[in-house]
Amino acid sequence: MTIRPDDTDVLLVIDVQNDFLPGGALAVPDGDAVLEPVAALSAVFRHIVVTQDWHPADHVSFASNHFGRSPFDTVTLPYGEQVLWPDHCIAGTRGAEFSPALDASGAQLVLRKGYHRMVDSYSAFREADRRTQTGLAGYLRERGLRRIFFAGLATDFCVAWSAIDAAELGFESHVVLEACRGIDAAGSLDRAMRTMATAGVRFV
Ligand code: VGL
Ligand code: ZN
Repeated sequence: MTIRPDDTDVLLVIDVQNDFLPGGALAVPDGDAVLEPVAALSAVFRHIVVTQDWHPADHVSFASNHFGRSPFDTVTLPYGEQVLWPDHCIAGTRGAEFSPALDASGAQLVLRKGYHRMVDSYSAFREADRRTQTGLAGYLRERGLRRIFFAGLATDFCVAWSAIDAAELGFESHVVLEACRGIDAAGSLDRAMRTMATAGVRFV
């Protein structure tokens, strides 16, 4: 499918940051394969929003902040199950910066998420407690943007949670698969694909 974006369409580029790319603290396998498709999409969209995972060093999602735990273990937090990650995307560090290969100059909004110490935020819309809003839904609605095309990292975490929330919030939600790559921890990619389909997310 060729995407011909109109004035109510927005490209939402998720977390194309050094730590998620090869050599980074939480490198997504083949993550740099998204760079070219993201550049191609950025050239045709009139409206672009980019997100940036942005954690304090003592963030609850880091295994290093849980005694005796390792990355990819899971723990139960007040809002539910939380995967523990290697320290990544610490606010202000090089790992949290966008890849130098991402041209974010066309982005109209840079949305940071995950900055509350005790709550993770895979989704660009709502934090993991499912109550705390990031403000993105209101921003898009106020601007009359109704159809969202998702690209970036990682398919099975931040892209999936964002796309599912978008569908639930009444946006048309499309994931551009060739512009995304996944972490695939313990079957998470398969699960995310099925959950997205059930939620009404469409795949391009
Ligand atoms: C992400 C795990 C932890 C993502 C962010 O961008 O998909 N995954 N933080
Ligand atoms: Zn994170």
